[in-house]
Amino acid sequence: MRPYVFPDYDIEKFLANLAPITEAYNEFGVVIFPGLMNSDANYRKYTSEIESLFDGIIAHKLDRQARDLEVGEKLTLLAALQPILGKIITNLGTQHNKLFSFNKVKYADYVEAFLKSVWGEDALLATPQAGDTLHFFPPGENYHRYNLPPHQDYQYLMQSPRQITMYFGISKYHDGVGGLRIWEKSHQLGILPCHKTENGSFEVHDWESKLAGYEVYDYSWNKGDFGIFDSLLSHSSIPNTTRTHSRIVQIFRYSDLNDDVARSYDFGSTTYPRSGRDFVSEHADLFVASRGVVSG
Ligand SMILES: O=C(O)CCC(=O)C(=O)O
Ligand SMILES: [Fe+2]
Repeated sequence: MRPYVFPDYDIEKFLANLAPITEAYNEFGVVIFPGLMNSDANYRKYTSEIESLFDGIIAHKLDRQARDLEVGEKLTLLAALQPILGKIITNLGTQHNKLFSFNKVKYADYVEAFLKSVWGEDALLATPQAGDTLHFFPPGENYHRYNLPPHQDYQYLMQSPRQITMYFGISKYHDGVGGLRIWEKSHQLGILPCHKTENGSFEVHDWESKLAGYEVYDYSWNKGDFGIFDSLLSHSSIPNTTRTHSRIVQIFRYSDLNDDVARSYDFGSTTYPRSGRDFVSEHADLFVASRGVVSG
């Protein structure tokens, strides 16, 4: 077990041990708490809401029953029947996450306590616009394009390079379901040069040699596992190679705006196009095309 993995932690123990946790975070760029989130009632509420969203979509749009399946297996079923429907749920959890229960986790006191322990009481806490991602990784090679090469999160988000990524597991762990590969301590390299891959993903340029001196650690998330890492820590996706199991994770990020680089570009965040809904097309019958007097 690596020195930055803290097993058997709940929220209370997390708060009681902020000093050694912060020390490990600063040294390694990452801290991991297997199962910690299971002690957060808001996390449990959020995951049960994700489960109900799956159940509702599978029942109402596909006329199938999925209530008895574990949440990862619900995704496996949905991806086999009509994968596009998964977007209804990922859209709710992404850019930004719209569920109340999730936001109570995101803005919980213990999260704020950690951010202030790392950045100090004077930190100007913010969240980048594209900071929340609900990621689905169902089985099948055609989903491997969603796996990310070695990268730093900052390039995807902007707002401030003083930035922290938080990550929790939602689905049950199975061998081969994939996870994160982490280059320990690589946050110490600062903002690294990068290029874009054919899938449009940022990749650390020349990472084979840049990261050669850093220890690699692979972590696969189970339900309730909680990870925190520096946005400048290099990491990559480990693909799901199972035939029947899925991986579901939620990622969310914070920035400290008290940073000269952030100030240099006015704290702007990256935005990505997402499909929205327009009143004029969804309620065409209620939209009066002209402000002019209706004649007749
Ligand atoms: O869970 C994964 O595969 C990695 C995702 C990731 O690193 C990201 O979205 O920035
Ligand atoms: Fe990432």
